[in-house]
Amino acid sequence: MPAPIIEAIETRILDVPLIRPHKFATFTANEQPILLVQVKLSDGATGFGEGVVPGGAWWGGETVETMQAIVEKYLTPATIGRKASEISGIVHDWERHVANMRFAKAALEIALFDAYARSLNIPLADLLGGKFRDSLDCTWALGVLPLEQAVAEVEERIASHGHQSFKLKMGSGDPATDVSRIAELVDALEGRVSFRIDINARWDRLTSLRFLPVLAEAGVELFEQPTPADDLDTLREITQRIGVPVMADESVCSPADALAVVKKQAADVVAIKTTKLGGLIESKKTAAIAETAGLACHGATSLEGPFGTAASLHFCASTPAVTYGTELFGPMLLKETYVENDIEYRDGKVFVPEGPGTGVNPDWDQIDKFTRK
Ligand code: MUC
Ligand code: MG
Repeated sequence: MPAPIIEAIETRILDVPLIRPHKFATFTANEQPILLVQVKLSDGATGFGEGVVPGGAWWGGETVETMQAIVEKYLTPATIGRKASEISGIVHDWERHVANMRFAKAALEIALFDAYARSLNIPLADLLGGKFRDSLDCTWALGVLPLEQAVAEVEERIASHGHQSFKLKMGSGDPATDVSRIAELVDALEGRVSFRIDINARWDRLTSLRFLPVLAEAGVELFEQPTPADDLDTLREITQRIGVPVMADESVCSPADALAVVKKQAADVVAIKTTKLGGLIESKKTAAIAETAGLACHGATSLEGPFGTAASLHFCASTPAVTYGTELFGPMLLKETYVENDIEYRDGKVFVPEGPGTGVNPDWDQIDKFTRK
């Protein structure tokens, strides 16, 4: 049976409200812009991918607007007419036309995988080596919040979804104030759950060397990207000197970045985001490099919605190197869904959707509702 042909690629931007503001180091998100990419094959199968950055340009420079332009103007002409089965060849050929722009590439690559898996009537994970687990631990992330609100939200999430680990955004205010807020929160929960922090690369070396030991003393279990992405020497110094595991996020946006972190011994854990890495193929390469060097991989998020999150779940379920759990909670941060069958979260875990492709299917009324006019 010949493989179907890629006949059409359509994009639209969704603006989906969040359940509450999500405050990062330098940006507060009240809604999540999502580039929804739809791929249509000659046999009628259709697949979806999401172009998503955490809130906007502040994280890595790409936005849904830049992604839409790259997908429509540059990647689509290099993709239409190709066989749906030759995804690795298509992705390889994209490099002749578009350098970098990995979030944009991820959105289209994942839509191609979803479309082809649906055409074959198999789960997406079966195109990635097959599922070897049905669920993964799922951390919940709090934006920068006053102590009382943070304690209340942690208690609420323990009760509602059984979360056992929490990620706390930092970096927006005065470091001493930020640190004491975190220390008080950790203390308030009295060891019932674990806490990690993410400074989104906004502390400098001296601030980190001064305040990270205070957070270590307070019982924080993981430091995510405290310092700038390109300064691997400082990340290595923090990893070597403080003794709390360090996770590289902004420092690892490609397999080559992962190799650089390995060579420098600059981190203990790598945040694997199918978005920032440019899709599933590049994420597999990145995880292989980390695993070979003994680094753990974490199934991380750029706050994708259900399509993107489901694709990352299929990735994590088919990648043994993902040993440090996930933070694939994005759909729960959205005030409303836009798929017919939501991803299941309970007992501190997230479950890999069943069914062809990603296993989640569009709710077109909701998609139309959130489509940017
Ligand atoms: C990031 O930098 O990790 C993931 C969770 C969250 O709150 O922010 C994102 C992006
Ligand atoms: Mg991060």
